[in-house]
Amino acid sequence: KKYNVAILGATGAVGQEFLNLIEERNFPFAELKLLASKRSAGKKIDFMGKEYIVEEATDDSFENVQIALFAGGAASKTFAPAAVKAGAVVIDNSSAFRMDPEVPLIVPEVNPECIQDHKGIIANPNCSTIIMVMALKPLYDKAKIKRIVVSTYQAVSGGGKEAMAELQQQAEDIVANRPVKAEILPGASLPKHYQIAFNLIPQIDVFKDNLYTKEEMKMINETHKILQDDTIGITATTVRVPVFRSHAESVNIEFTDEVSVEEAKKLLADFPGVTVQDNPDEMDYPMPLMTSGKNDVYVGRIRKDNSIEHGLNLWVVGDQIRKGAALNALQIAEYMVKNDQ
Ligand code: 11C
Repeated sequence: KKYNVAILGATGAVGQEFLNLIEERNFPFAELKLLASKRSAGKKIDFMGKEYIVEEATDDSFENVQIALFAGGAASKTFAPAAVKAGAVVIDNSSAFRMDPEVPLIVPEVNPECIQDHKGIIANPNCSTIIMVMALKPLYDKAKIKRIVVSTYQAVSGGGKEAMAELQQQAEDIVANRPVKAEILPGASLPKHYQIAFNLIPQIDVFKDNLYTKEEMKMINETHKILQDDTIGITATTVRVPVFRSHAESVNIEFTDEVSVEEAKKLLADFPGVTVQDNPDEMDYPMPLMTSGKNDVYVGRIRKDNSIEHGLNLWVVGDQIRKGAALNALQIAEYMVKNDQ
C-alpha cells in the first residue's frame, strides 16, 4: 500500500531532511506534495528523478493527502485543522500541539502505544527532549527516576537554515577580519542578537515568568508527558553552541534504586536507536561532528555520580535534524503504516 504524502515547510532544514529520509528509508509514497509559504512557492526541487514545484500552502492543499508531515513553525497551527478536516493524519514538528492532552507526543522507541489515541494530530517532541528521552527510557524501565539535571549544548541547526548560514558567515568574516553581523540567534524575532561563532548563548527561545526559557520548560514538560510520569524532578539549562547540527546533553540522573554502570551500558546498547560509544581508555566518546547525519542517539561518558546514592552521569549526542526532528516524525509515520493505524 502506498500513501499520498504532503510536506509542509519543504524548503527548510527539516523539510529537506524529510525528503532525504523518505528516499533513504524507501517510505511507501504514491503522490508527494511539497508545500511552503508564499515566499518559497514556485521553487523547483529534484527528488528521486522527478522535478517537484513547491506549492504555496493553503487550506485546500490537503485534499487526498493521507499523511501530512509538518516541519514546524507557525504554519502548523494555521494548517493543521484543514489537514485533519481533509482526512490527513498530521505529524507535527512544531510545539503548537505537544502539550494538548488530546494529542499524543511520540518517540516511537519510547511510547508507540500512545499513537493509536490520536484524533488526527500526532506531535513530534522538541529535539533536545527526543535525544534525552532516548537515553532515559531503557534506564527508567529498570529503576524509577527521582530527578534529572540536564545541560544542553545545542547546535545552530535548531534555529533553522538561517542560523546555520549565520554561523558559517560569522566564522568566515572573523577569519577574514571583516566586521561580524548577528541577525538571527538567539532567535530571529527577538529584540537583540548575539554572535554565535566562538561564543555560547545561554538562551534558546523566549524567557518564561519563572526565569527558565521556553526550551528548558519543553524539556521538562515534554519528558513528563512522554514517560507518562510527572513525579520526576527535572531541571534544565539549554545553551546554543557554535556547532552545525548535532545537539549534545550532559544528563545527571538520580534513581530510586541502583543502576550500575555496566547495567546501564547494556540496557542502553540493547535499546533500539541508541549506540553506546564509551571507551575512555581509547578516548572514545560521542561528539557532534561524528554524529551529524547519523540516525542513532549516541551515549558515552557513562559513570557514577558519587555525590548521591543512586546516580549516573551520561553524555548524550544526537543529530538534531534527524532523530531530533525529521527522522522521529517519519518513524511515527512508518509505525502507523506498519500497524495500519
Ligand atoms: C532549538 N530545540 O534547538 C530547538 C528547535 O520546539 O521544535 C526546535 C524547537 C521546537 O533551537
